[in-house]
Amino acid sequence: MLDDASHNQDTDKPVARTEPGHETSGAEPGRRGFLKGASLATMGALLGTTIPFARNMPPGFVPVALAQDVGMGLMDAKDGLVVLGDRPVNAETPAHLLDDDVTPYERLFVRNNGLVPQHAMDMNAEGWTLTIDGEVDEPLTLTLADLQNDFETVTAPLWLECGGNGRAFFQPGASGNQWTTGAVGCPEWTGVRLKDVLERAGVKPTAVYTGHYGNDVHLSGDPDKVVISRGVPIEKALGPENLIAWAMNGEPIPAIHGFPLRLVVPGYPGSASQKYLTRIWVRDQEHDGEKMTGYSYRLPAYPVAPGTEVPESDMVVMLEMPVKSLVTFPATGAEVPAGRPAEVRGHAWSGKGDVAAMHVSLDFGQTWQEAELMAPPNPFAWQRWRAEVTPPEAGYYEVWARATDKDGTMQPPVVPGWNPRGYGNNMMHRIALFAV
Ligand SMILES: Nc1nc2c(c(=O)[nH]1)N[C@H]1C(S)=C(S)[C@@H](COP(=O)(O)O)O[C@H]1N2
Ligand SMILES: [Mo]
Repeated sequence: MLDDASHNQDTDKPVARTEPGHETSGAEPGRRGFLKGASLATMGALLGTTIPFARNMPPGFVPVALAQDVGMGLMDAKDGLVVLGDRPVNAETPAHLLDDDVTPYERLFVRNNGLVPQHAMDMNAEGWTLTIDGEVDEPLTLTLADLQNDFETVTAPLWLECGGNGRAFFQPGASGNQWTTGAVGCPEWTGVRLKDVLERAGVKPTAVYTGHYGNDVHLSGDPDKVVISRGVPIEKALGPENLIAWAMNGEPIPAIHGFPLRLVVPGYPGSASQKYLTRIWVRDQEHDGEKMTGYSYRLPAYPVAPGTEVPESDMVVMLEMPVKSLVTFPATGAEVPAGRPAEVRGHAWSGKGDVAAMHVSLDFGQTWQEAELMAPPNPFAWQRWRAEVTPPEAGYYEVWARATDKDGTMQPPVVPGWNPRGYGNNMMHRIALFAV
């Protein structure tokens, strides 16, 4: 079941609210909002033909043939996700539905910058190849069979979190998907190590960065436009944790998550994990692909007061995701018996690797108790934590949950590090608890 709360327009290029000329159209679902501003030429391109009676169309008219959103049918099996936009398809998962150690397909958030390509909708991988080129000794073009036969296969749960998860809580806000807490998940991936493939090609000493390409379709319908092409520093790319994956939870990667091949680069913003992967270009400079430059997935190089207009030249690429956790049980608003221990649990993760400690508070942060924290089954799987809290008497309580990484960095109680596009919010997760 989809809980369609399409209250927010996903813009192709999110612009900070503080920037002049910016506006959000609050009540418009993404697709309609997009189409209302679309030119006849764009609508024609999407329909694949001209509109002879176009002159009779009222302003803002949405052709019925376009009202069925590309990719939305793929959302049918999703369970309880909140849809933030339908063109492109974006949806997040309520915290209490993320309780599984390994996130099932039905509960994995969806973040598309473009349209799901047709081959993926058809689950057709015929003729698929991946090219590795640029600063390598020997460029490679590999089929899926080459990947599956010529390299060691690895299966591991690895978390994926959108760089903009938590954006909804920034003040002043930023446009783009208003993710609250649910643009994160930890499915089990199967593939080969990115490192092994790069090393097979032979990484030249001149290599500095990767540049990732996929073949999803730009919202404009223009086949020459790249939807998104991000990359990571070569040191990160050569880490053992990153996979070129063809399976998720033991099945071919679902259409909406990048069929037939995607990168999984845990620890970095989800945007590094290119879906529909066709090419990895090894660069001799920081990659400057679509959504790598300007304000996209970039943070001010220094702390700024909320609302500051930061010059583009002072924005730097966002690297590791901050330490973070979720309370996945019970659901916020749950009733528990007063005076008795109640179980609370969730997951914790950090872009730096293992989380070192987990604490919970039941008294608005006055006192903290240490939660039990499991080691991850492998690096960059999220870690289960569990605690028992005892509300002393009937009434309203909040569980606050705080992870601490191995360097001693903790999640803050308030939204940290305001930035123009609303990235990297790792504020503590809080749930309401009613003791009765
Ligand atoms: N080709 C392609 N890859 C992509 C994207 C995209 O729009 N196109 N979105 C990125 C972003 S911003 C995120 S957060 C993750 C989301 O992965 P998911 O939809 O499988 O959860 O995919 C990344 N890979
Ligand atoms: Mo993202």
